[in-house]
Amino acid sequence: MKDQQKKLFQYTSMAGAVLGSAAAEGQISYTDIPDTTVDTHKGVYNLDLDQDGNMDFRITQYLDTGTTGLVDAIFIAPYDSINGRAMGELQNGFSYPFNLIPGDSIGIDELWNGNTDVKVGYLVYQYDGTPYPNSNWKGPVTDGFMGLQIRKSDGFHFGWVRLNIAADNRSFTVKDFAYNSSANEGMLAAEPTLSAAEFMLENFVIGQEGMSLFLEKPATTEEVNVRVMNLEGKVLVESPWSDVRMQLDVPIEQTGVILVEFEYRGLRLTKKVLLIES
Ligand SMILES: [Ca+2]
Ligand SMILES: [Ca+2]
Repeated sequence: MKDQQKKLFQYTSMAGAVLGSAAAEGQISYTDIPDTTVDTHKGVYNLDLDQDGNMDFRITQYLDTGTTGLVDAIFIAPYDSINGRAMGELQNGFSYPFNLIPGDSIGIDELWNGNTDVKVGYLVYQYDGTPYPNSNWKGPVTDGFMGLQIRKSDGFHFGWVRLNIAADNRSFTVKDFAYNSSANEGMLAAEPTLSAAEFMLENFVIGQEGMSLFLEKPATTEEVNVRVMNLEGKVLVESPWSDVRMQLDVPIEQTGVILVEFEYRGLRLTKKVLLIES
């Protein structure tokens, strides 16, 4: 298994030419703002995720506070309703929003304990300069994505906000945000600022063992259709791919460069792979 892992990594670095892709157009509403840094005690950024004029979340910086004056913290809370939620988990009764990477799913099936009705979400909480270990947003963070959920009259809407956190956890910067205007429909962290094809490239792994390809994708990725072709475009193997891992056997006479095409969420992406006899 260790050998195979090694091969997977070697092979991934060899694969990788994108021959063509086209991103699917969803109902994603994206808002870029002038990057806004908050670096004062009780300084806030009020986030209007869906740009309807009603603020949805408040992110607050605390500095040199607490009874000792040694606490710094960054919190997120719903602005004025009990319904706003950040993706995250409860630890020891405290809420910790997740720090997502591009391509992570943001939808109803995820954990939404990044804050509660009554508890703020702790991005960072540090005492005398040492952050608590459960904080997922300990600085420095560059381009971290926080999954968000708001409730509107037609249902839940999902979105994200992109943040940087300073290395000393004493300031944060809000860069941009997006949300899905289709109710109850999930989206991906960073969508639509990177194409879904780019998410796939980052997250799919192609490995080889003999004349078999080993494909690996994140558990959150739904079914992908896979086609293996030669350079003339002749289809050698085609298969749906649901599980995290799949093995695909390539006809033995085929060596050299092959094309592995992934079709996912209405878009298509092709990787060029050098198939070598072993
Ligand atoms: Ca709003
Ligand atoms: Ca910006």
